[in-house]
Amino acid sequence: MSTSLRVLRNLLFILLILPTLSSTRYSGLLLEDSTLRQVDVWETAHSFSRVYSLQRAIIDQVEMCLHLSEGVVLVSECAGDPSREIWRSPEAWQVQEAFFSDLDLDGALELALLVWRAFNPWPVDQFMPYGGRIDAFKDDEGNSCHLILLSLEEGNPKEIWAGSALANPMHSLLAEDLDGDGLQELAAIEYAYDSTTLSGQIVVWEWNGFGFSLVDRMDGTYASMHVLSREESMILLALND
Ligand SMILES: [Ca+2]
Ligand SMILES: [Ca+2]
Repeated sequence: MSTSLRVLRNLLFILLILPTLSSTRYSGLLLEDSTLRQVDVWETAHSFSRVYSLQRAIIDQVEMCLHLSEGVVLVSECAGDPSREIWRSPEAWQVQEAFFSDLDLDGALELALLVWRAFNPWPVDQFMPYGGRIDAFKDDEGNSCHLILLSLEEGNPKEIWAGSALANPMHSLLAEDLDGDGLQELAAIEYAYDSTTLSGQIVVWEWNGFGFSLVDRMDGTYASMHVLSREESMILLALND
């Protein structure tokens, strides 16, 4: 995206949210010392710019673009024949969000996916009555929410990490270095499988070498969330339901 287009998009975003910032509709959250704390965004919002999740990335000298439509993700070379697929999500997956990240902190970009798919109990639990220990981790239609990290290096797509069903589904995923230590965290809004709305609490996770550990959680009924940056600092801007 050109610089002028990015500036225009940021300006439009700020203009859209400024009229409502003075109300209690928006909360600013800063991650510091592994703790989320509320900050005043009304005074400073105009000097922040919105950070968008990566929709293209250079991997093995190839610029890859991802396209998400109707639950299907397609990764292809940004230049060249768009029909030449590098990777396409399986039919059984309903992909809700997709972006490039380095959430596993190995210095290489991977594809991060928020996926809904038919619930499966842990293999060791599949012969247990009532489905096993994670049986509640699904919605009324029997689908569960998963976070999946996929490497696209060396022309060989492979899962880095495919979490089992999340205890609570998430949306509005953001992979950014929120506390300035050079390592990305994963922020998201977490809600309940049986909830009638998508509003919920804000959670921040970090990679622990084997999976994700919770850094902090901010209770509330947040409906959506963005990342704003200014110089070295980042804040989460969350819309209260
Ligand atoms: Ca990585
Ligand atoms: Ca960090």
